[in-house]
Amino acid sequence: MRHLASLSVATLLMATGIAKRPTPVAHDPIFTLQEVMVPVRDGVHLQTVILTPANQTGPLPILFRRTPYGVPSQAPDSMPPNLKELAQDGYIFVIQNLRGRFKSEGVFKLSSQVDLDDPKATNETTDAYDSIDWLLKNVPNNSGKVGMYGVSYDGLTTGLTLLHPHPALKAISEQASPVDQWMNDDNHRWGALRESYDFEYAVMEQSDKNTNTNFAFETYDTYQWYLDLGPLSNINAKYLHGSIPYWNSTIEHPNYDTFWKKEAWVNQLHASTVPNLNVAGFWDQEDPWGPWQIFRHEAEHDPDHTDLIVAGPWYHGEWQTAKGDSIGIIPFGGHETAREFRENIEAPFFRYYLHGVGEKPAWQATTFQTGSNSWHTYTVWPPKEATPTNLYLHADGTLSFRAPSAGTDMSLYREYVSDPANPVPYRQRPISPTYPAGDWRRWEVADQRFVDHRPDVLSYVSAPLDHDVTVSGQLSAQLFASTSGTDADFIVKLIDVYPESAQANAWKASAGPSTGQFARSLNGYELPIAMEVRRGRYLTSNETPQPLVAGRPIEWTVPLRDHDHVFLKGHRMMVQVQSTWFPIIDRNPQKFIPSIYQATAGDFVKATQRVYSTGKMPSHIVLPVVR
Ligand code: PG9
Repeated sequence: MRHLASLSVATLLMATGIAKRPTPVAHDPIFTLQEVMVPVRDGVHLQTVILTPANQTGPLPILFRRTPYGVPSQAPDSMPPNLKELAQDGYIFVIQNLRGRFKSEGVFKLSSQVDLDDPKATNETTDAYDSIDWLLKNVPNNSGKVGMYGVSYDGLTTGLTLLHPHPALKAISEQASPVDQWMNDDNHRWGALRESYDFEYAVMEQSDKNTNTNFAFETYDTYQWYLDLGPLSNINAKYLHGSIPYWNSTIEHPNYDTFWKKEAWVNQLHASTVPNLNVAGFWDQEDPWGPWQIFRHEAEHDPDHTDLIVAGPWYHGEWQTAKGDSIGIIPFGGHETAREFRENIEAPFFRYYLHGVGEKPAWQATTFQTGSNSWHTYTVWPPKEATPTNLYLHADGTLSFRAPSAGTDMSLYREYVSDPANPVPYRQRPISPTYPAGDWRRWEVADQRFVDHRPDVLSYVSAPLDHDVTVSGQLSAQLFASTSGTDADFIVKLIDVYPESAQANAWKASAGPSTGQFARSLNGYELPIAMEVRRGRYLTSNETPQPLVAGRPIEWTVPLRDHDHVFLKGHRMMVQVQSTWFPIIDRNPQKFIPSIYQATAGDFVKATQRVYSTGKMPSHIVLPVVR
């Protein structure tokens, strides 16, 4: 990719209003901090912090971030690593607490609803609009241009400005924003509840206005805690007693009803209204889907080519860490992907739109392709040369591009018993609480050998590849499967299996074989590339769930999102299929009842699941293969 760092520093300093001066010594303040209460249209005041560069001499644009997590009370005494590249261009950084959080007045609803037809309504779109209006009039020496950016909730508040942007908002970078909390991202996957996430997050943000609260689990291994909890109704009965509004809404609205449709703000978006750099992580454990949806909705009308997406090998927000040179024990080929993203993509994007310096991006998508560990730019996404190619699951446990032979031999299936009393853990136990995030951040790259021996996990494996297989675009799984029950979940994982020779020396460099100590090694590593769940009751209707017919095989489409990955020569491809993924996904009783959230302990039953591999029912993964 093109490096924009070649702009002369002098040009940049002139353009940004920062005077040339010696590098500040350690005790020089780099920003001055001012806290203000910004009024919005209904008289509510929002706690807002303004960080002005200490060396500002001329007008600068404002970079604005809106968050539920708290604003700084002191100016940083050294440059935060993720601001370094932006700060070099000169911005007034403004950070605001959302209404109802910390000192901001009003009520925090944890909601993405925006009703543009109601002139009296306030929401994150109007609060951003009003705040920008106030900032332009009240922040001294601003250039009249505003940008917004942020990750996750801060990305959501950034994305929501697209629905009615202030005219001075000249560029935004939405990063890992959710867009439809029933369909995907944080709280559900196609209607299947992300139990541990939804519960722990709602507690975190709605227990106490003045802080972020971590639920006090009595046991460290939350797998055991959620299993002992039993039916979901026990969360309110035993712990929350109705005190957390978002959790109450979740369990009162199991299906895709008006409540969730109103939350799905992206459906109001049909054009690129402000230049937008969407950012997505391929291993984002929270919001991997929203940025792609925003990108696609804006692409419906994008005559000026201002709708962009960047995707990389990142956990949630990893692109804002200092380096981003690895995830877990997976290295990125010597690249510092986070720094490179900020230096070569994010900073130049804002520089162009807010300072008028540099060039408009000539691409629509940029990825840091996994497997090959290299940056790629695309004029259109998905790339036109990607051809949908089927990778078949065979009844003998193999995986290949060869379709099962024609015919209806119904004995060509594999089966397992799924037992809600012994669900498959989604990551290795003990499963620590979601927050404060530790190993939660990296679970999507965890070596799947920890479950592939289980009798309720089917593994299908290819022969070692004799050439690289590049997959760029949207993936899905088409399973032909049945259950002996009347409701079921199927989870599909596409995995890249490293060869046993992936690392020449698996011994600790400093130790060696004689000590008996192993370093964690990539030899034989089973790296998930795409994983998703589908819940049977919603296969025909999201609004009105339907029971499955026991024993009848049907086709299950399991969307596996966008990826850009190379399965390298010598690696093998693997698919795992299972029916529980606990406690990230709540347990399906496997017997149809009107609302899973009203299930009693006796409703949870074992079921036998079959995955077919016949000529007429060829279970497969659809891969967008670039030859
Ligand atoms: N994933 C979090 C979130 C975003 C938006 C709404 C609710 C939760 C976050 O990390 O901020």
